[in-house]
Amino acid sequence: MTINIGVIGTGAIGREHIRRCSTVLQNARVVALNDINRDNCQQVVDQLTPEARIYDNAIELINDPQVNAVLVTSWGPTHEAFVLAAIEAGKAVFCEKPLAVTAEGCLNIVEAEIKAGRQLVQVGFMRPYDSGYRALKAVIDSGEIGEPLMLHCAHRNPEVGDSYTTDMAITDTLIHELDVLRWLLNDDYVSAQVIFPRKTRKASSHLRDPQIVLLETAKGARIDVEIFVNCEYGYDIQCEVVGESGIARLPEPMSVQLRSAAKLSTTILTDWKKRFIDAYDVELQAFINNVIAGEMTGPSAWDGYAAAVAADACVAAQNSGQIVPVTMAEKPAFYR
Ligand code: NAI
Ligand code: ISE
Repeated sequence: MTINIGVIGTGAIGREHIRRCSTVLQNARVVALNDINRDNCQQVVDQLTPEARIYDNAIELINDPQVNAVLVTSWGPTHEAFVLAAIEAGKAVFCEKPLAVTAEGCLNIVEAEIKAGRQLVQVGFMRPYDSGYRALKAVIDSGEIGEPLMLHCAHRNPEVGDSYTTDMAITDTLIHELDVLRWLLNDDYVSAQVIFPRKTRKASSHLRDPQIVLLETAKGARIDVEIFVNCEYGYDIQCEVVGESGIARLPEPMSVQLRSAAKLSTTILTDWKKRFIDAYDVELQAFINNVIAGEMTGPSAWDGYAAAVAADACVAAQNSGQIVPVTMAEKPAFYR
């Protein structure tokens, strides 16, 4: 069986996902495209999907009976409306992070899904599909390092553009840690605090960079995440879990060890697309398989909500300098 996919938003990640649907993944083809910038769709048709039809209206694309499932890869503030429309149409929808830009928006999606009576949403949190994070989780779950007590993490980008703002360090960047660490520990956050070290001269005048986010979980683990989005040297994701009887680290991406010019070295990646390329493939194939099987298994609307609640608390903590509680609604039985 091959499912017909409609894509809303044909920018950077939209094109990446269209490429993988067209050339890497099984049992799916992209048949419909929409973007507020029609030229973006036309470029995709010319370069990747000659048979896809361009729609001027995203809702028309969602409601077209030819489209079996929807990928939402437009800008964050547009996600909620498109996901709600897909649920209303009874169609499975893969939505890039964030599910919605507010926790309230995520709850609207949760409620719509519960009303529909079945899970239709997968959020584009790809790290739980990364082989390194999966191996790390297997070690934690095996009990080999005892109960996790502390996590030391880092999310570093070489540089960001001028439009990147201080709160985006949370809503655009840290949001991946907020999802994956909750999944890794099988735990929820209870408080957040943000500390601003000395600012790098490489950041734009309006951006506070780097930042350190301190999180506390319900089981009492303490997490520090360094977010440094103008670190210059590479795209570098680190995660070290300190347990009662040992320490487990996220493996580095595979890289040849080089002895040359009196140096021992390995390459550090610079592009997020390459760092998680396999994880993106696996998450999207899982979505396609789930659509065919009629059952969603990936990061759910509830996970999107949980990350959004924690992100809201982190942004409040950025502004207040205080420790801010993370208060979630009770998890509906529907998601257990
Ligand atoms: P982008 O700016 O390259 O592409 C977004 C596209 O959406 C643009 O072509 C824009 O014209 C289109 N668009 C905006 N509003 C629209 C609307 N109302 N209707 C139809 N099209 C609309 O942005 P990028 O980097 O591709 O990011 C898109 C989303 O994917 C964001 O939410 C971002 O956070 C997420 N993302 C996720 C990543 C991940 O690692 N999971 C990586 C990069 C982005
Ligand atoms: C980008 O939006 C992403 O989602 C990438 O996965 C992330 O690592 C990067 O820092 C963000 O800017």
